[in-house]
Amino acid sequence: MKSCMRIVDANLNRVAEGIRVIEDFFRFNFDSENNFDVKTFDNRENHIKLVEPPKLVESLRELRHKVRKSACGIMPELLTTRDVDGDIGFNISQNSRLDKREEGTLDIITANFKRIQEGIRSIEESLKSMNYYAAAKQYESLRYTSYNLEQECFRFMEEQTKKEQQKSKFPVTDIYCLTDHALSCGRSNIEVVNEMIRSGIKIIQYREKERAAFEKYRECVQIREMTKAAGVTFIVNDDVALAMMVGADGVHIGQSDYPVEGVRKLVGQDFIIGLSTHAPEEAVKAQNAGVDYIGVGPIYSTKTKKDVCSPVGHAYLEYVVKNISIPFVAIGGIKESNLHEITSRGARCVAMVSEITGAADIGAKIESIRQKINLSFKEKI
Ligand code: 3NM
Repeated sequence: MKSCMRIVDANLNRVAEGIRVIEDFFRFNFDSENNFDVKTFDNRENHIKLVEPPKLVESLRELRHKVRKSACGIMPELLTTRDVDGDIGFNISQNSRLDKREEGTLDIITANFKRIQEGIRSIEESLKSMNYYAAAKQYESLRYTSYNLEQECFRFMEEQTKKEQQKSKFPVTDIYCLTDHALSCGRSNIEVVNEMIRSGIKIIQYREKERAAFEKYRECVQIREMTKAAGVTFIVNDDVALAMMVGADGVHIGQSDYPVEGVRKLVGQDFIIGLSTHAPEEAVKAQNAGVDYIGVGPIYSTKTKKDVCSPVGHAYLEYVVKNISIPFVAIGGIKESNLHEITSRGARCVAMVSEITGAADIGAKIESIRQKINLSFKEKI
């Protein structure tokens, strides 16, 4: 009896604390209408009505109170049998790292819902064994409430993530293509871009170092028309004025170009600004300056970019995967043959110049690279 009372007591605390963690998450992350758009949640394609954060917080709070209240009849016994110093679980928990969270918010919410459900189940069984059958049934019903709440919280989080992705100007995509006439086996930039678009590429950067301004302008006007018709994001390398003149979606600049703050003043908030970075400090600075994505490289040695630093290797890529939240593209010396080393480290988007522009069959090359990237994502899952 005493041990069962201790189980109930410990689990009441565990469950209430677990609920409080989730409650606080929703309360403090979505505390104003600026953080979630109530109107958009009513029109979902699959017609599941989402429960909004204030309602979730209210339901979680109600659940927490019921968990406490349903045991008020035996509260005196629970408190007399409590023996925190005699709990061997405390030392085991202090010495274990199994509760270390790796994945962030979703992981915390999942772990706490599981804690709530397991805790309630334990309370139910102990109450039954002490013949508090009616109370056990009340807890069973609270456990079912927690399953529903778990689903509602996750639906909300899922929708929120989707909304955030849509807000990002950078497309969610696997391959970032760039032009380079000198590395295109005699084909024109227009021919190469045409092939890229036909192969379903979603973002293309015009990068041409050796051409006169007027020549570049003419090509960019044409590429803008082609990319617009296909819904492809068009970025111009280095030249902010050219990017704006041709109505591109964005500009990609380097560390020695005009500062991001200055470029932003010219181009406005809706224009994409990409920035090449080669070290952790540059990535952090770029993120704080409000760039829309960064280039991360050169991962391997490359002859395509003349003035670039020595290869940064995998360490910098790993740093960005772990610490940077804006979109990024891995770049520099990436080939179909070493692609796996990049995607297996968590890069979602890979930029390649010579491997694609120099391929005999650009369409087949893109298809083959895409298959390898997809395979690598499946491995990670
Ligand atoms: N930027 P390839 S490396 C354009 O590290 C560019 O910032 C780099 O060409 C950077 O795929 C690079 O042929 C060239 O190696 C990438």
